[in-house]
Order: sequence, then structure tokens, then C-alpha cells
Amino acid sequence: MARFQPIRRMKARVAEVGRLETRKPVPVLLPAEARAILDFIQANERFVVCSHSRPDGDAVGSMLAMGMLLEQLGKHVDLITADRVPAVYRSLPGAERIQTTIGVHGLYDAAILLECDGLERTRLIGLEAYPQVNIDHHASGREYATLNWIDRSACSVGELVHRLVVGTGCTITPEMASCLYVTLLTDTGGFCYGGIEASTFALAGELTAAGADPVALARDIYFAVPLAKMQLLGQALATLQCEAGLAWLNVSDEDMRTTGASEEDCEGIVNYALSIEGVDAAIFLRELPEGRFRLSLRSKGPKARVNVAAIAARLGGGGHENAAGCTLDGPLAAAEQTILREMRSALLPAL
Ligand SMILES: [Mn+2]
Repeated sequence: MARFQPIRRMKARVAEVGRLETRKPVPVLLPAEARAILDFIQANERFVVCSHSRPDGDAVGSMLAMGMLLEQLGKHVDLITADRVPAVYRSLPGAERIQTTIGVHGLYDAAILLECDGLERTRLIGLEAYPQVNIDHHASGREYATLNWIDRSACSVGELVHRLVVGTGCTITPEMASCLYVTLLTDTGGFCYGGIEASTFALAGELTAAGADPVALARDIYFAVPLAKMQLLGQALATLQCEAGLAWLNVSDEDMRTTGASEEDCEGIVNYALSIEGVDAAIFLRELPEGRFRLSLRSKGPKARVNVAAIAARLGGGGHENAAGCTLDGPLAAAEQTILREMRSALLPAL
């Protein structure tokens, strides 16, 4: 059933990297918030690491890397999310250690929350019982935890975890490098958007030198699409509508059932609308079984004409300036009317 042998591949990669000259990591100056988090980690023993529901590449990769860091420091760690790891990330080293459950009850000294602008983003019950460490890079990030480190300039939370690893002097293993590389790759949409700077590529280079295999990781993530997802994409593209600067498309709950697609198969469909020439902002609406609609909003950066995080926040959601989401009541026509009104007025000044 396995499509490839990650372990064998990893071993080959380790051997190859072992022949390379050892490179010194780029020195990292940690801000006071990060140093406080490292002191807290050193002073405690048992951690649960969590991320948001419907985990993406940054959530999965940064959780795994954080778990590896804690283990290198001799700590006990469990990794927990409310939703299962999407298929394309299940070949990442250690992915099988992420437990899917609805509640956190273990004996932990603290919960480390990655990529969550509030406890509710985890959709996990019980986290409020623990001291919390919040590490985030979202525009919607808030200081809700015992210790908070929010750096909106970071391309991924994995980038922040990398800074912690370097700050402790721990080794960036090939396994850790692979997980951290995936956070960069996916949160920048394949190095296409999201505050990319020269330092982003310096980090990608460092992680590649440490054993991440960019070609194999990209193949696992972008060239391993389930057939049901491709069929769902066909249904979505059949609904595509476009007007000045704006494109939108949707799938019904029936489309989900007839194609056999799962929630994670909806990931990325919005980008097909955004990729159209002349389109500055895109909307993907997915009907939920109860008739409400889950919206993915995207805009093109870096000088995005539409701040979708602000629009999502007004509608009860959140996210980044270029990528955000919210949930609206149905029927489809009502949800479309609400979001189109917001998007059109955001586009208007620039037209
Ligand atoms: Mn992220």
C-alpha cells in the first residue's frame, strides 16, 4: 500500500548528506518571548503539542519538528490533533505519532499550541487545564496563552520552531529538516507567496543541507493527488464564475458524496480560481453536510489589493492577508451574496 519507502529514502539521504561539508547554521538571535519559551521548556518535563483542526503542512511539519526537538531535550511529548493528518503528509517522518482525538487528558506540565490564534482553533477539549505556550505567525494571532510568541513576519511556524532548535543548540536531523522544509514549502504555496525573503531561501538551503530532499518532498505533496480529489476539482471548475479581478467556485455536499472526496481533498481548489490571469482574489465555497458553507478566501500578494484576513475576521473567521477562511449560513446564493459584497467593495478602490 505504501507508495514509497520514506525510511529507506531517508537513510540514503543521510549517507549522502554525511559526505557534505558540515555547514554552520545561520546564527539566530532569539527574541525575549522565544527565550522565555525555551526556559519554560527546560524547566518542565511532559508536554502535549497541538495544532489547529484540519491540519495543513505547517501544522503537521511544525508539530513533528517540535516533538523531535523536545525529545532531543529529553522531554516526554505527545502530539495531538482533532483531525487526522492529510494523506500527503503521512509519509513525513514520525507522522504516525500524531494522535487524532477530541480531548486532551494526559498528565502534562504544559500544552504547546502551534499555529492557533485561540484554544478553540484546536477543536480539542481539555487544553484549558494546562499552562499554554502559543507559537503563531497568523495576522489574527492573539496573546491568549501563558507564554506567547507571535511573529507575523515568519513564513511558517516551522520557521519559528527552527529558531528554537538553533537556540537550544540541538541537532537538525534529516527527519527534522524534512518536516521543517515542508512547513516552508506549503505555507508559501511552493515558494510563491507569503512574505518570502532571501532568508526564506537561506533557511530552505540550510534544511536541504541538513537532509531535507526538496524533490521527494514536493513529489509526495504535489504529485500524489487522490483520484477523488481530481474528480471533485472537475465538479468545482464546472461552477467557476469570474468578473473583474474576482473568481469563485463551489462544491455541494452531493459532489463530495458522489466523488467520494474527503474534506482534505478540498485543500487547494481555491488556488485554481486565483491562478486565472487578471484575478486578484478568489473564493471557494464548500457546502457542509448541515447546509452551511465553509469558505476559503485567497488574494494575490505581496501587495495584495484585497486583505482577506480582514474580510474573514468581519465574518467570524480568520487567517492571513493572502489566505483566510470563514463559515457562512446557506443556501449557496445567500453565502455567495455575502462574500461577493465584501470582496467587491474591497476590490472597488483599485478598479
Ligand atoms: Mn502556517
